[in-house]
Amino acid sequence: MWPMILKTALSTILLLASGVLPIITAAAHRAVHPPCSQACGTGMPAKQNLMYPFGFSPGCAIQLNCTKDGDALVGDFLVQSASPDTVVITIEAKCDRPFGSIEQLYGSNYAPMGNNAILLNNCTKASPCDVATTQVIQAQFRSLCERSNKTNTSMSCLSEEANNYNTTFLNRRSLFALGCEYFLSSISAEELNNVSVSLDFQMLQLVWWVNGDRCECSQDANCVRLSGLPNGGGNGFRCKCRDGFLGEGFLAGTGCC
Ligand SMILES: *[C@@H]1O[C@H](CO)[C@@H](O)[C@H](O)[C@H]1NC(C)=O
Ligand SMILES: *[C@@H]1O[C@H](CO)[C@@H](O)[C@H](O)[C@H]1NC(C)=O
Ligand SMILES: *[C@@H]1O[C@H](CO)[C@@H](O)[C@H](O)[C@H]1NC(C)=O
Ligand SMILES: *[C@@H]1O[C@H](CO)[C@@H](O)[C@H](O)[C@H]1NC(C)=O
Ligand SMILES: *[C@@H]1O[C@H](CO)[C@@H](O)[C@H](O)[C@H]1NC(C)=O
Ligand SMILES: CC(=O)N[C@H]1CO[C@H](CO)[C@@H](O)[C@@H]1O
Repeated sequence: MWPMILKTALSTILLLASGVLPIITAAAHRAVHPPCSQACGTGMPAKQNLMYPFGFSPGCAIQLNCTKDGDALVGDFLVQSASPDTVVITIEAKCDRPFGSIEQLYGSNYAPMGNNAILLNNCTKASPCDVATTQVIQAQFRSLCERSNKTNTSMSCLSEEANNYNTTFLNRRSLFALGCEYFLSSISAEELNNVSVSLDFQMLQLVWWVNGDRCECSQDANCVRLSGLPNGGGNGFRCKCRDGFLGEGFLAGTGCC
């Protein structure tokens, strides 16, 4: 009888310890992290009012830069807004923007969403955009580049949605395989193929995530897990407070309230 009770007691202690210890270590682990600051430049928050995991100090899971005027930046591109799953940035139409600058859109915590149409110039491989809704806009861009810079290069366009409605991310390999010289601009839409949906001209949507295998979300938040991410195939997650709660939902942030 005794050894049995002892064994049960022991396993209870072990169970407790194994349950408690990770919490203690997790708390200690978190405490080592410097805090994530949303203050940008002059000490004021960025105009875009970003929340954790976004911020401007090394303690932020997604660290961005900001301009002297207090605007958040992804690479050289101005942030328009952030939502619980995307960041919208502005890609001002520019006929001579080097193609390589598109590299700035594939970060360790974000990548272009599949529903963007990327407009490119002077590509070695033809890739006409067969997305009906973008054709008028493409014609405008083409005349802009011809007029201002006397270049008559064929415009190319890449979008996952033209071929596959399902793709979350814009494939980096297909983008680079076009051998383009210029990254002109981008068009973003809920559904590129649907003429009754409005297009966001000179905008691009990035999908964002926090890297890691485990959901570190508040108990009042839902967790969205992502895998096979464009940053090398890793796993990530996002938190989103449930209906009735406010906040960004991350344990390392302020959670939900
Ligand atoms: C912020 O600026 C640094 C230095 O120019 C650069 O290395 C880094 O990639 C930038 N980060 C973002 C998110 O644009
Ligand atoms: C377009 O690409 C071709 C071949 O790479 C090059 O000769 C030409 O100068 C480029 N045009 C412009 C406007 O850069
Ligand atoms: C530019 O190319 C288009 C066809 O690709 C042609 O119709 C047009 O005349 C060209 N414009 C100039 C200024 O060369
Ligand atoms: C989306 O992808 C899933 C799994 O890859 C597939 O079962 C589904 O049919 C796809 N839907 C569309 C609209 O292509
Ligand atoms: C196009 O968008 C409208 C409005 O969002 C929607 O009602 C309609 O079903 C969509 N059509 C297609 C073919 O997806
Ligand atoms: C509209 C546009 O992209 N114009 C560019 C033409 O080329 C000059 C110099 O290369 C750029 O400064 C313009 O922005």
